[in-house]
Amino acid sequence: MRTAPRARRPALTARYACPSAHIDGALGSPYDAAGINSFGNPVKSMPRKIIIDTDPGQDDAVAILLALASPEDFDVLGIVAVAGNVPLAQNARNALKVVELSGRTEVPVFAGCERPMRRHLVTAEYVHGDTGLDGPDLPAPRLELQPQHGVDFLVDMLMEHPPGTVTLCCLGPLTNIAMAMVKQPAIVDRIKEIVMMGGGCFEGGNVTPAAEFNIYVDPEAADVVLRSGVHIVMAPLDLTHMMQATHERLDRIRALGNRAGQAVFEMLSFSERFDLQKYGSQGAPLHDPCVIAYLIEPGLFQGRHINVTVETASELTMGMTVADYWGVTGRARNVHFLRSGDAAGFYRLITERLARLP
Ligand SMILES: [Ca+2]
Repeated sequence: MRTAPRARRPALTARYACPSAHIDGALGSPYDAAGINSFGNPVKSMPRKIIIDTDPGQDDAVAILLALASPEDFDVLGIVAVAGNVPLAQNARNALKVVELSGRTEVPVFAGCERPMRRHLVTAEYVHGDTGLDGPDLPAPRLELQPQHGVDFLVDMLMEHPPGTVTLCCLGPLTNIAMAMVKQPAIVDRIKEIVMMGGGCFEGGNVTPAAEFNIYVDPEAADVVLRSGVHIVMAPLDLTHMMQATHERLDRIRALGNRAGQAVFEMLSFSERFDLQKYGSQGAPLHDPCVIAYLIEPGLFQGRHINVTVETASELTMGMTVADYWGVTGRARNVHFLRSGDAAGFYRLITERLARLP
């Protein structure tokens, strides 16, 4: 794939010195810890700096659009593709298409790792279609990938920014993140937090009875990340299966009448056929946008701080997230595990934000 010179990024400015508004339970709140300034007015915090690591994927596309439609919440430093739903080159191409669809063409896109750390790549064309993004007829991208490898971009951004200021939003297998941690361990203490879609506990798995797809594709990478000590927020199947894209919800998105709304409607209408058959529910689950929605409106979600460890030895349960929900092991708590959420509020947020796009 052809590449382009890396987009110029604005130099670091004083705004990086602004104190973070996000303290413990108030992650993602648009207001500072008190929420009120000395004049009694609400204080809006600076947008959170994020890097989106992704394998788009219809649900990844919705997550990316949600982030790019929310400049008051996010300063998107870049988007990094990883092998997952389909092979890397196709995922990278899909990421470019989604960025063009959003109109935010200044956001740079990088390609990361071609394959998992130890395993052959397992893909999911049976869910997402041959392109990985079947449904809408999106034009071939005019944007080009940045020449830098996605793992190097992750390392550079984390080393360049002050510690605790960059959040990683992970929507696919964790290969790029783990590889970045292996390549430059100093990044671990600099990551503000990782918010990731993956895993499951009470819902079981979606690619095997035990494993969720993102973790199953690269369980060793997930293991590196889960043991890293970084604060992790996990959006597992237990949550995402509640976020059903019912026909009423999809119709409201189509009724926005803009290009993005129509494309999202067509994407989710395509990917639902597989899930509706599989689960027999009113609407297909919507996975990856939970990551972005959590950062915008954490009050929509409920969770518990627990230990999560991933299975990397047994072929029967490979990639299973062993979630110590009841605290029976004494293992250190490493994950804020989102077990449930407000589906109506989630779709309200997505629909409001998509309305802003072309
Ligand atoms: Ca994904």
